[in-house]
Amino acid sequence: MSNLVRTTCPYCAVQCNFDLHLEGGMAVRITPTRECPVAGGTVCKKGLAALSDLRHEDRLTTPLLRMGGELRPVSWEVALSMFAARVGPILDRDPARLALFGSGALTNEKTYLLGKLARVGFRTPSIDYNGRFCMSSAAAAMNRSFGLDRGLGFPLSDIARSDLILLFGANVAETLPPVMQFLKGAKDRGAQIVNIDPRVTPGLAQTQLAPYPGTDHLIAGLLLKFLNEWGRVRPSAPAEGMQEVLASVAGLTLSGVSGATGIDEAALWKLARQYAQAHRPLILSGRGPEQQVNGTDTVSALINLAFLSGHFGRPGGGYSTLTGQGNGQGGREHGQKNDQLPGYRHLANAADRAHMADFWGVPEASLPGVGKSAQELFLACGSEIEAMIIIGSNPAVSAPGAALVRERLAALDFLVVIDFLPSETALLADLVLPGSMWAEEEGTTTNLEGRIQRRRKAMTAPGLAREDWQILCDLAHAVGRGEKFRYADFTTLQTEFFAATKGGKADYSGLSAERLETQTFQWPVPHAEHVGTPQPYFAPYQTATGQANLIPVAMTVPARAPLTLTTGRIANQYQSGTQSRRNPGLKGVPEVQIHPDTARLHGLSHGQSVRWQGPHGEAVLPTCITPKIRPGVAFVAFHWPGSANELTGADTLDPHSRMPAFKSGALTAHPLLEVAAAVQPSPVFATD
Ligand SMILES: Nc1nc2c(c(=O)[nH]1)N[C@H]1C(S)=C(S)[C@@H](COP(=O)(O)OP(=O)(O)OC[C@H]3O[C@@H](n4cnc5c(=O)[nH]c(N)nc54)[C@H](O)[C@@H]3O)O[C@H]1N2
Ligand SMILES: Nc1nc2c(c(=O)[nH]1)N[C@H]1C(S)=C(S)[C@@H](COP(=O)(O)OP(=O)(O)OC[C@H]3O[C@@H](n4cnc5c(=O)[nH]c(N)nc54)[C@H](O)[C@@H]3O)O[C@H]1N2
Ligand code: SF4
Ligand SMILES: [Mo]
Repeated sequence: MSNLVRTTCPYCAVQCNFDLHLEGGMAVRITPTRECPVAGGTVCKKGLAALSDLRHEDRLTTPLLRMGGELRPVSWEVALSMFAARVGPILDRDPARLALFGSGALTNEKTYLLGKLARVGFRTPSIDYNGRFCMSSAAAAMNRSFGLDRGLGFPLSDIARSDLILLFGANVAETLPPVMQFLKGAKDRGAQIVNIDPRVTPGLAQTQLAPYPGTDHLIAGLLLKFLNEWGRVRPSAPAEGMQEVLASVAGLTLSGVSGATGIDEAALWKLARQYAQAHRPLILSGRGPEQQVNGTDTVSALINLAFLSGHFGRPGGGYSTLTGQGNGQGGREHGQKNDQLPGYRHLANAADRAHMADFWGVPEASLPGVGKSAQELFLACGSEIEAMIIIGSNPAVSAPGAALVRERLAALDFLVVIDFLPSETALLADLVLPGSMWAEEEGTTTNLEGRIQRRRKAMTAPGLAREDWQILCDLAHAVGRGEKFRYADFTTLQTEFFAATKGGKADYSGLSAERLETQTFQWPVPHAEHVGTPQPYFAPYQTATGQANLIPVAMTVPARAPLTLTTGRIANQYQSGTQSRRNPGLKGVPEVQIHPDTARLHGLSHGQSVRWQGPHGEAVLPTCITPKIRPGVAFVAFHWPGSANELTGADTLDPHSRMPAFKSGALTAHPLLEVAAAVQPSPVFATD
């Protein structure tokens, strides 16, 4: 291996490139590179600090088996024979009772292998992944209107062409920092930026609008109603459902939407005028409007607005979601989702099933059907689900109603976690298998623009840790189902993966490690001379009729709790925090942000320790009083055990996407007197 290895960041969906400097086989320094095709050398502090967890003292370097109530180091031989002893009989009896749970943090190749392991190896329908908690609402809405779900429909650099950018619940400065340069590029050319978020988040916006959580569909609906009244509806292409959509917003009024959103009428009116007059407006959504019980419908309302104003499909205009995890895009394309086969094929589609069965050389009838979604799998643990394998996710912290989810995970007969650090979920497991970190493996990831890039191996996993792809194959062999999991090396797996996508919507079959050595490609890339597809959204769309299907959505006003909880992220922490909480370069503490008016109403003071009550549990957290949040709303980040997900609801799911309503809940505050005692972390998580 050379002393300089260029690879991609392990964290978010921007997928910045940087160089790893090696000394004695160890990465000792990270330097950004101007040659990065995504962000041109801009990285954020999480990326720069990413080295620290590679050889963290908590790094898992041996399999761990629960014996006498404690996790103890064992050999791979013991670990795998225990897996066979506990999981083999379940597979013989009823494979559906074994569940697999994957992640948008996994490379495309691992995603593909996990899906194949479930369908071909174990023959279980029970597989889903954490993208259900992330991208599922946006994906469902794009699929039902266009038959295609590729995050950004153009390269990031096209954002500069927009003259009006509406950010709906996307805290770009903190969650996708290098994207700011593209917003700045547009602003420097005269664009207006409007930030629509119950909190004032950092950024470049000239206008801040703070809606009550869960009311974004009403804003989009009102803007469309005005466009219609002003004679400015111009469909971007032939579409079905246009009249129904226009009828669905006709009853909205300025005063009604103002009352429901809490945004004053003049500001809503101004926004409608700005949108109507813009030449190339761009609507970008983050998790704010998407992680709602009506998240799919809300995204449809944003799509309808972008489409009927004539801007959908234009570079730098229209609508797009901003993908979150490092491989959040590729992670939703290749088969770890409950209803999916590689290449964005569908498990319930007869032709897709036949194609993949033929590719894998198995009878079509042996492929299982569509299984439960993520949260439904967790809630079925201990009843319909007896054993589970989790890779790349930490639901003990990140799942909604986490206390209930931990209870369900503990009720499993056998929980296997593949991780490289002892996450809170790993600490609940019966068997922990030490996997590979980003710098220790080859693979590809697909970023928020649908751009496929190489992750390169720079060093070898420590101790007995193995590369994740090998572990997945080991599990198949352990239960005597390894026939289709014999790969001579990683390249053999990667080549099979690229070929498996051929003919699918997300077609990567024109790729090879050699092509990716020097170039990146936006999918589809259907053959070896193909240069990729920067703009995939054009008519005829990939729907049954070729027309866009515009979906009218209910313009209902959500019930408002006295104190509404919303949740999300901070710049200095990443996800469930397994990595970032251990990183001395990344600071941050859990707290509940509320407005001074809310504090007065509930008799709370700054820094005061409070017991906050959610539907299934409670959390003791300090109060942070800030004017940068709308009154009546509380914000809690979810990066710590004992934080946001102790307070979110476990069973409020969007009916279309099965996305949990992470961003709207009810909270009750109980001020505590014994502050010092109350802020002690819960003993369950004493390792952190
Ligand atoms: N630093 C950091 N960066 C990350 C991550 C991380 O954990 N840390 N995670 C990555 C991942 S997986 C993802 S998915 C992305 C997420 O990136 P974002 O979507 O930007 O992140 P969130 O903080 O979840 O939510 C964005 C905003 O939505 C607002 N919001 C809450 N409710 C509503 C609502 O009802 N309407 C509107 N309009 N806004 C609302 C919140 O106040 C918040 O500021 O970030 C990625 N990047
Ligand atoms: N309240 C609230 N909850 C939320 C959200 C919210 O906004 N509010 N956002 C949701 C969203 S958008 C997301 S994406 C989820 C994320 O939450 P999780 O699904 O828990 O994802 P991570 O925290 O990234 O967990 C990754 C785990 O896998 C490990 N890991 C990372 N990469 C790899 C790998 O390549 N191989 C292996 N073997 N292990 C790996 C890490 O060490 C860590 O323990 O949280 C969701 N939960
Ligand atoms: S923006 Fe995302 S990909 Fe880039 S360095 Fe930061 S975390 Fe990594
Ligand atoms: Mo996410």
